[in-house]
Amino acid sequence: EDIPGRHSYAKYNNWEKIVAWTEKMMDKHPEMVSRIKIGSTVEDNPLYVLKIGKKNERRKAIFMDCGIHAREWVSPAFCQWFVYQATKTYGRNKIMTKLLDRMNFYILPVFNVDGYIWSWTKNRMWRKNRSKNQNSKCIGTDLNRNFNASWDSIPNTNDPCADNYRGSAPESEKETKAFTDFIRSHLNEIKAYITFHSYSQMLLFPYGYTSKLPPNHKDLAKVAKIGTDVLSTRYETHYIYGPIESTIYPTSGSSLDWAYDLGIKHTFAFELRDKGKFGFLLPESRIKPTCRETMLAVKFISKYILKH
Ligand code: ING
Ligand code: ZN
Repeated sequence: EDIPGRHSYAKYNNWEKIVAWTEKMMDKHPEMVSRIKIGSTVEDNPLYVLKIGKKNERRKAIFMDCGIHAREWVSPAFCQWFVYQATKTYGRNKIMTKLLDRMNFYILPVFNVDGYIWSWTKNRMWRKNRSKNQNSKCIGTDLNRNFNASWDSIPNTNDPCADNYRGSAPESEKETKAFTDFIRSHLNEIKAYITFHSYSQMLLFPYGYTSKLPPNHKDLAKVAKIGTDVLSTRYETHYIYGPIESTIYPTSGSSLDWAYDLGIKHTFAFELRDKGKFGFLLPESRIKPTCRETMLAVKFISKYILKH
């Protein structure tokens, strides 16, 4: 599996390899995996969602995205791992079989494709997308500040040169728009939304734009508590959990708050490993352990969604 130059789950894969991997997954599992192009980026790269589950059936679904921030490389690695494990263990693992028999997963393995490519080729620490800004030489919008969720209410995101620039308007970015259009048109199916960032080892839920707790706070906190407990069983990795605002920092315009306010009542954001020793530069040796433990939490959340 770990052959130089080839796609590997134990390595970080560039965009070209990830595209080839999406094709491989469809070829290997034609009855279970399909690929939907939900839009394209400023640099005209495709935005692909993989649908995992029985074809032609509209059932409960969970939407997951990775790589909304370019430099958080372990995040796309997890989305790839999830698709691999789901297809590999279907029919062998009892829980996975039950999940895929009854629900679909939509996986966006790289949300911010242009930024991801930039992080691979020019600037490893790049976060935003690569769109041009009017009246500024600075490039890029923070896609996780660009959503119509109390957009622009928390200051300091209006500087196009800042890493957390909110964009010129809610959904001003092609990537955001492609994503929100897809979610809106599948709203009757999508029962949960999970987004993967790094790093900090946290499991977050709404809200980021207010300290108010959402109506089902207790429910979210319970799922997050059990999810982080389950995660820690594998390697004793310690996660904290709670609302974005009080657990990490206040933010407006995030995908998580937007999806929640749209009516998806179970929305979670993972901040994967580590706690800062390597930060965004998490060594490749940590990819598989990170994915394995995260998988436990994601399977737990999925089972919970199936039951409720
Ligand atoms: N952290 C996230 C960020 O966008 C976050 C935290 C997650 C905020 C989900 C809001 C919603 O700042 C990183 N590391 O990107
Ligand atoms: Zn992030």
